[in-house]
Amino acid sequence: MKLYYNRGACSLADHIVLVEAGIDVDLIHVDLTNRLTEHGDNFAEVNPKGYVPTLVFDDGAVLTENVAIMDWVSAQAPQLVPPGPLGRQRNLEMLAFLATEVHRPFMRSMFSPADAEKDAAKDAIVSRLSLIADEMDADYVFGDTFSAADALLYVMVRWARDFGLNPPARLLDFAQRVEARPGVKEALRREGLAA
Ligand SMILES: N[C@@H](CCC(=O)N[C@@H](CS)C(=O)NCC(=O)O)C(=O)O
Repeated sequence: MKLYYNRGACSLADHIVLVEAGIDVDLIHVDLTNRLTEHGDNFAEVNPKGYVPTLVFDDGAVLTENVAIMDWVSAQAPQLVPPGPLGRQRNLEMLAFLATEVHRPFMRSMFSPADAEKDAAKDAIVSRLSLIADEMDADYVFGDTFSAADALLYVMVRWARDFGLNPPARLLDFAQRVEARPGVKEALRREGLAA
């Protein structure tokens, strides 16, 4: 299985859950400025959408979209699904919220031509992260155990922290807890983001 990723991009969340699930994967870095893989191949031939993450199974099947990939990994590793009868739906609910209401504003905060739009996007990111922080009363989003949604939340908080957006203190603490997990350390190391 291959995971096409870009260093520190949203694909880091998929990488983390694959490591946490104990699923072996070959990592292939994609340069998003020219859409060439680290082997010099045209990434558009793998995923015509042109973005990471992209998971390619050994039989050649291609799976894209953070929500779909992380739901698939969670199905292989039930420890990544929150407990309770609505566990899978809670994971999907949070993944969808992050992928649409937080990830997209990050793109606008960086690439919108107008400063006012950039500022509005930054405000939206912080207020949506605050909604999550206000509900959190344990180590992770759904309690004491790490779920797939925590991996995507971690990447969003990491970006907010690194871009100086001043995310809620509770989420900065959360990010430190996530970074202490052996599986997360391993994914960060493999992406060249930690020693
Ligand atoms: N809808 C996609 C969006 C993925 C996405 O925006 N990936 C970014 C990296 S964080 C990317 O590859 N951007 C390059 C591009 O869109 O050209 C998903 O949720 O998986």
